[in-house]
Amino acid sequence: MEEATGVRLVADGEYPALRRWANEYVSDQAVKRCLPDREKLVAFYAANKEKFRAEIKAILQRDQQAKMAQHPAVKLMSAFGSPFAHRVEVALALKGVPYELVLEDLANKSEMLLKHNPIYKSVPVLLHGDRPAICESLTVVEYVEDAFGGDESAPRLLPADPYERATARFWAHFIDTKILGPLWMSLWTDGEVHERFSKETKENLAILDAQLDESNKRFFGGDALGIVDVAGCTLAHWLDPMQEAAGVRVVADGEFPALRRWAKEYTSHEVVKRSLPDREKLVAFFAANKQRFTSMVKA
Ligand SMILES: N[C@@H](CCC(=O)N[C@@H](CS)C(=O)NCC(=O)O)C(=O)O
Repeated sequence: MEEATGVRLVADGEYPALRRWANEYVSDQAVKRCLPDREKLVAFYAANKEKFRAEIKAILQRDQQAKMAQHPAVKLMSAFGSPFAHRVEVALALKGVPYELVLEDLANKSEMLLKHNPIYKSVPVLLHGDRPAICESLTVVEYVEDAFGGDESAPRLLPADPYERATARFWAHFIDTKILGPLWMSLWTDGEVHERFSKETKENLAILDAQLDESNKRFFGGDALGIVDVAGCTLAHWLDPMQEAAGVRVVADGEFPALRRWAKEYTSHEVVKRSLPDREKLVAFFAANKQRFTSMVKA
């Protein structure tokens, strides 16, 4: 089994009494006649490796879901096409947290949204049990990590190491303030204002691109998806449809190659894929709301 899986659980020389007994056992005449051939066993386990892995994964997921079912109910207030709400959807899905999705119409905000997020009046908003709402996507992602992160088998969204954790928070905040803010302004403005915000967006995209390029990793934090990746989701999936709907080109094809490579990884991640809105529907949504967004940025 160890040979087929490539996992070394027991090293040679460990547990000498058990080894001695194993030798006795397998050399017993009656036992010997009933033992399957070693090489056939290796071939059998090697051939069924993926099947066994999938079975174990399903068992672990079921355990996780059973544990989650004991938690108070989780509700996520979202809106179609919101990359900020997508961050939270991915975090909840990664942790295997079942939740109810409540979709808002942001052009006509519900009493429920205004009650739970009276300060920003935006989505996402997370409700967990009877406690007051948690607002602001990155704060919510961190809450999901803390509240549902107890199980070691659940993937981490933030690194365990305090330095790495602080660094991840820095880059997530950088994306929000230095890229997404100016990008949004550049999409819905024109003339000199548009030029100024485009320039600022691109300068900061270049910094992020260099950051990814230097590390040469699949995701911002390494091989696994983390908070910086979900923070950057707009750049991976929303940017092109937003530009198409706005009729502006802030980022040209071929620019920022490390970010393009990362975007492909991000959008093809199994968990992420399930919560990405359809590209054409996004174009239609942003085109239909162009007037609203243009007035919002002028206000
Ligand atoms: N900083 C906020 C931004 C959230 C945000 O802007 N959400 C948008 C939807 S994508 C929203 O609800 N906007 C309110 C509106 O359109 O009036 C966060 O990270 O949660």
